[in-house]
Amino acid sequence: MARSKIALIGGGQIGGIQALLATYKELGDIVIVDIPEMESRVKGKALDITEATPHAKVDAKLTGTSDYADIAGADVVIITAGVPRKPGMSREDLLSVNLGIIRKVAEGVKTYAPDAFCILVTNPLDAMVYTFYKLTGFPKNRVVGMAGALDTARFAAFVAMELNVSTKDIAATVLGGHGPTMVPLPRLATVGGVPLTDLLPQEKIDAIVDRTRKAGTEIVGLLKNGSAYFSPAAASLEMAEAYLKDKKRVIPSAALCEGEYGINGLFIGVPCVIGAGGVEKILEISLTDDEKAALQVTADKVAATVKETGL
Ligand code: A3D
Repeated sequence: MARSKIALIGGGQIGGIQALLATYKELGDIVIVDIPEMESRVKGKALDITEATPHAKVDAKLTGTSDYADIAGADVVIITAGVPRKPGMSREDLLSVNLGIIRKVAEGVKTYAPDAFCILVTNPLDAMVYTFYKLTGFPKNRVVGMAGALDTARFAAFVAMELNVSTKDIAATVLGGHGPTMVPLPRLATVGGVPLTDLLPQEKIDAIVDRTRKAGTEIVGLLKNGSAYFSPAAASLEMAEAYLKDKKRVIPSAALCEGEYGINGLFIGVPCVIGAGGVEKILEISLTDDEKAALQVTADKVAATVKETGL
């Protein structure tokens, strides 16, 4: 069986780690695309990772390029092309610069990899997925945003730190836009099947929810000249792997809602089944009135940012 092909559009901080993780997971051959000024850097990253393959005893062909023609036949395209935040910036502050970049990326992917499953990572996430979907005209099941996977992992990591238990046993979900209005659902979180609400007092849970909402900003504050990259790379590859191996994983992701949760025409974080059909299904959870109200707030925020794209 031929190897899968994974195109990473953007070979910066996240793109480099994605390439390493995809190689170590042996997901397929990897093409890293960046702008001509960065071509040498992505060629360097591709070669460096190739030289790490003997340690892991894995096989993958890695290519660094600035030519979108090299992504032809890609099964999965993961897009991180764009500018990250610096301390003091909101994700929305990136809109105008990243909108221009996603326009170029959409053109390249539409031309050379029109059948790929496309995962967007560029911020402001929900609006950038919307932009890519509108510009490519790809079917909704093949365009998705990575945010909920990371937000959920952050929530799970904080629960694990608090309870001193394995993250493996924590199940949780986060809804809504990727930003401080996101809606973690501690009511539904479990630790080895035990409700989180039985294991932690409300004030501890509230603190974890608050830290989850601000987790990206916490990392930006620590790194000082960029945003998180290890965890976004890992989260996006979990989604890519679910698609490539038809795992039918349930992963909160920014998917196009057409009536689900009362939301229409927006990409926003909802629990999705991801398998060979891409986003195969959106799972609907019955929400409390407070959760519904919080989801409305985050949907309004996403809608306002999407409006600014002018699409
Ligand atoms: P960075 O290290 O700057 O890498 C971005 C790369 O994109 C750079 O190498 C650029 O040269 C490249 N690029 C720019 N224009 C193009 C183009 N037209 N075609 C191909 N490549 C291009 O940033 P990063 O990797 O740290 O972050 C990338 C994006 O992910 C930013 O927008 C971040 O805000 C976003 N991000 C999202 C999350 C989510 O959870 C959604 C988390 C962290 C970062």
